[in-house]
Amino acid sequence: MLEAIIFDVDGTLSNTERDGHLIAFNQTFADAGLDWYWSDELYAELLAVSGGKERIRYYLESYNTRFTLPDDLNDLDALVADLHASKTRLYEQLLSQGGIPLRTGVERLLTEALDSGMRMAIATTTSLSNVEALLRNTCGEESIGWFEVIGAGDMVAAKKPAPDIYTMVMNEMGLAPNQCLVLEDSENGLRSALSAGISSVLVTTNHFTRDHDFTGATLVIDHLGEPDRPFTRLQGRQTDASYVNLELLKSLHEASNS
Ligand code: XBP
Ligand code: MG
Repeated sequence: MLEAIIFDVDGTLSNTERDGHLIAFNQTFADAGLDWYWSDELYAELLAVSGGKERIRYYLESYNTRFTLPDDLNDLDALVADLHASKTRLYEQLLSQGGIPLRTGVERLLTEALDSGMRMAIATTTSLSNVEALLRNTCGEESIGWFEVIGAGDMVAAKKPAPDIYTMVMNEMGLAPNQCLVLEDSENGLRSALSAGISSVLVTTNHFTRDHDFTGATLVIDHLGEPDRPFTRLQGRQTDASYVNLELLKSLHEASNS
């Protein structure tokens, strides 16, 4: 039986990468006097690495190799940490200005799940403070409490696609993988859930992830849909539904665990 829904955050609950993180990264670089600029196309490639700090390092290792790295490794750690902290401040400012709404159907589904007593959790590679700020600025302060467990950022050693964050969340909830269904938007997120043993994964694609390999997902659609705004099915199980509700999630869960 479906006992809990575990939600990814960035790209799934909201288009935070496009509307928030990318804008904040570029503003941070400009404010720091760096001539780094992450275009949309480049960011799509950099998203291969989960975690903002890890992404900056990946950029320096694999893209901006002309940048003179500090001789002392501790100085590089400090540079990355400073840039990431500034990015987080700017990101949270964008959120508080209302510039990062939830994706289609997300608030409706959260409310339905909450009202029905379904257990809910979050498994993300972004920080706990970013998750709380997103929830506070979209569904209100009380929505933070809708989630029994929020697994975030550096709470685990290895970020997605490693299974660690999903495993941690399930352990804290006392649940087995076949009792959970995951909502994700990216290949790294899907791989993370699958390698944690969860076989029910619903993917909603976005601007940055539509060309990812979603082999193994239960169903892949373009968004959760609304009664007056049907989703488009891209891959996976056939369904007559036009928007995602609890009934659809339960049937997807049953189908992928039978
Ligand atoms: C996506 C990520 C995050 C964000 C930036 O997380 O990889 O790193 O891009 O957040 P999700 P931080 O698992 O929610 O899709 O800069 O705080 O890491
Ligand atoms: Mg995501």
